[in-house]
Amino acid sequence: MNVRLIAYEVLDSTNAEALRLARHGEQGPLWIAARRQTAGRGRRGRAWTSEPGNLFASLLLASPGRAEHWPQLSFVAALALHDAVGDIAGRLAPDLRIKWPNDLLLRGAKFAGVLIEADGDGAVVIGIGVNCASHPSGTDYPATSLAELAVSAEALMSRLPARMLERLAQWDLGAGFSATRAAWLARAAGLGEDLRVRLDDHELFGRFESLDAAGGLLLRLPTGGLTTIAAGDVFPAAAAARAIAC
Ligand code: BT5
Repeated sequence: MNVRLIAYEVLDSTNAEALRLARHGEQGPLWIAARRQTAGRGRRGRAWTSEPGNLFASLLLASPGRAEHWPQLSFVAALALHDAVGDIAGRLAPDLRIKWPNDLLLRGAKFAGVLIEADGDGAVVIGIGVNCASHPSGTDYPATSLAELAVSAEALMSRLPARMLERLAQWDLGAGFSATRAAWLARAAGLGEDLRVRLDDHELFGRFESLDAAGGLLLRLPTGGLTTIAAGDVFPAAAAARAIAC
């Protein structure tokens, strides 16, 4: 199956455009891509630095299964992107990891992020940003790009739609999440390691044990208890220790 794609020179945000089109009756599936964004966004109202040469794309889907499963699309998208980068730069595969819940890392630094958004009428948008050519400095989590490997946005977009369809089929509207989860865990960053988890108003430390059946992060606390994190930002605990020492 071929999914339509509309490519723009510049947009405020490919996610915002996909949601606008959905409001005007677009049913999808449809990819929206732009060479540049003026208001690229991350989770929780954060900004996504969007320089030309990088990849900005969003896939609009209409009512893909039940709403409680939609956050799992972060895992689906991260896997599809991992597959697509591996198709183009296979020798990189051992250095590529997926960080919970929505980032891709190259040698421990973030080069891509995923943003899932939905409107109230059942439209769901899977937004993907990849630093192909450049990356910002001074980010909370160290950033990098694929520049040294010459992985262009165009080359990546030639693989990503097909890889996304495969991972969506595996997910099967949530019925196949156990297969998605297993594939994700096989590529996960920090599994079995000590993490710092930043939540809205506090932080937790613990060992990243696994994902629960819905995709929550299972954290073994120093007290021995196990807690599930539904949303947050994770960092290696060692980085926290370094930051405190500085
Ligand atoms: C994300 O959010 O990682 C999701 C990013 C999704 C961007 C795509 S681009 C296409 C589509 N259209 C959009 O408008 N958005 C999507 P989050 O985990 O909240 O990470 C955001 C944080 O990462 C920021 O607060 C910065 O610290 C950092 N950051 C910003 N730009 C970055 C970049 N280009 N590379 C690496 N880190 C970045």
